[in-house]
Order: sequence, then C-alpha cells, then structure tokens
Amino acid sequence: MPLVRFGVSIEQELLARFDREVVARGYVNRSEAIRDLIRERLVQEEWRGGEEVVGVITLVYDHHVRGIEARLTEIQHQHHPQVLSTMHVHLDHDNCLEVVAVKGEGERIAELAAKLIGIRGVRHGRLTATTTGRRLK
Ligand code: NI
Repeated sequence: MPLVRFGVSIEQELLARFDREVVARGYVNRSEAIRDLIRERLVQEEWRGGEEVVGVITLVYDHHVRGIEARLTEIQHQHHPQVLSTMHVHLDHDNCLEVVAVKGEGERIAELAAKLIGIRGVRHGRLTATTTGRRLK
C-alpha cells in the first residue's frame, strides 16, 4: 500500500505533549503513533457501524457462588454463533478467570458481554473491543 504524506496544523503545546506520549509508549516515530490513533478510531466505527468485529471478554468470578458456572455456560450457548473459544484458568482456591474470544456484530457482542459481566458472583469483567483486521489494511 503506497504511503501518503500530509500536513497538519496543530498547537505547539499539544504536539509537544503528544511527542512525549509517543516516546513514553515506545513508538519508533510520531507517524506510527498517529496511524495507531486513526486505526483505533476506525475500530470504534466498526463497532458502532454494525460491522463484524472481534472482542475478548475477561471475567473473574468466585466459583463457589451457587449456579454461576451453569449460568456462564448457558449464556455462552445462547450466543454460540458469537463465541469462538473459551479459556478457563483456576486462579486460586476461590477465583476463576474466564477468557472468552468472540466475533460478530458489535451490538450483539456488547449484549453478550453485559449479560456475562452482570452475573451475580462475577467480581470483575471487561470487554476488549478489537477488529477482524480485514478493514485496517
Ligand atoms: Ni476455575
């Protein structure tokens, strides 16, 4: 893909702050940091625009809570077209970590994540929104 150069007018102080951020995050240059910002925005648009997207739902829960594992499994089966794979880690005597890789329409994924995170006994849950990568060439 050919690269294009473009000029941007920006306040000096804003650019200085951005450049400090670029260094702190370990980017090789400002251009790569700007490309990442643009891609991040495009991924957000994919999630809003009904595109097929990819996500990872992480859940930390206490497996002693009555019925929690059956409930987690039931919801994942209800959403089986979206659930790609689930990894389960026994963190300690009480706590489990479940990592659910999902793919589908953004709204459906968000709905699934909300259901799982809302289950009683889930101590922390998060949806990481990412992309199939197909539209970010
Ligand atoms: Ni476990």
